[in-house]
Amino acid sequence: SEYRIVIIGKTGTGKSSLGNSILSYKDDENRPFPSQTSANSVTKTCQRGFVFLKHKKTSLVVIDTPGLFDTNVANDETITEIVKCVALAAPGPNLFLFVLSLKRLTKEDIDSIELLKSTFGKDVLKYAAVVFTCKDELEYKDIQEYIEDSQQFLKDLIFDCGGRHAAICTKKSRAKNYKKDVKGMLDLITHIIESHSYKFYTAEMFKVADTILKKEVETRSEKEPERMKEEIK
Ligand SMILES: Nc1nc2c(ncn2[C@@H]2O[C@H](COP(=O)(O)OP(=O)(O)O)[C@@H](O)[C@H]2O)c(=O)[nH]1
Ligand SMILES: [Mg+2]
Repeated sequence: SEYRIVIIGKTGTGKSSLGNSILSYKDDENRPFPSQTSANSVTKTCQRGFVFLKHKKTSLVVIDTPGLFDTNVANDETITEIVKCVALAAPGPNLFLFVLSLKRLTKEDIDSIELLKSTFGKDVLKYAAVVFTCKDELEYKDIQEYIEDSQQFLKDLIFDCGGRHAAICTKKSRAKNYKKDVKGMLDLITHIIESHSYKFYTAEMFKVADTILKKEVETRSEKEPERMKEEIK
């Protein structure tokens, strides 16, 4: 068995850094996702990494996605790529992590979440948690206080995600207690998946993937599927 998570959100919120922090908890070298700190390449396509969780005797598969509202890529292109990323988590992701940065929360973050809801359906929230990155930038006593003082949209989002949320600084050099935070993140992820009885998101996902696949098929000959049907008979 394995646990599958997909990291999504606006570009530059720290998705790849979060994925790398989770995966490198036991092995510093296990940082598969290109991040803005690396010279040129940022995530443009689906990326997959995994770590074996000894104490659970299971693998944790982490899928990183390209960010929405990237100035160089149109959102519908990114959405198509994100759907492919979700397909990489077949038979379905156990958990989506919605990443928001405490450094800067903008209207585009809200729009990103709306876009994901309209792509994957409201069901997606049952399988989602909110992760705040850049905890080192937090000017409040704790994340709870920050949420209480924040816009209604954020409170609603966390409520819709069943209250599941966490804050983390993924930069080792800036974190007060890096190891503890990453461990907390890992524990939260496994806890959510287990308390969901290992259920995973599929319903809307296949509908969406279907439409995108159909678009690709439309460009091909229509006789091909007919011939295949006959062969199956
Ligand atoms: N200070 C601070 N910077 C962060 C944190 N997480 C990510 N960053 C920085 O934010 C930038 C974007 O990170 P990246 O992981 O590439 O974002 P992505 O586009 O969402 O994948 C990089 O320069 C990271 O070093 C954090 O927790 N604290
Ligand atoms: Mg990235």
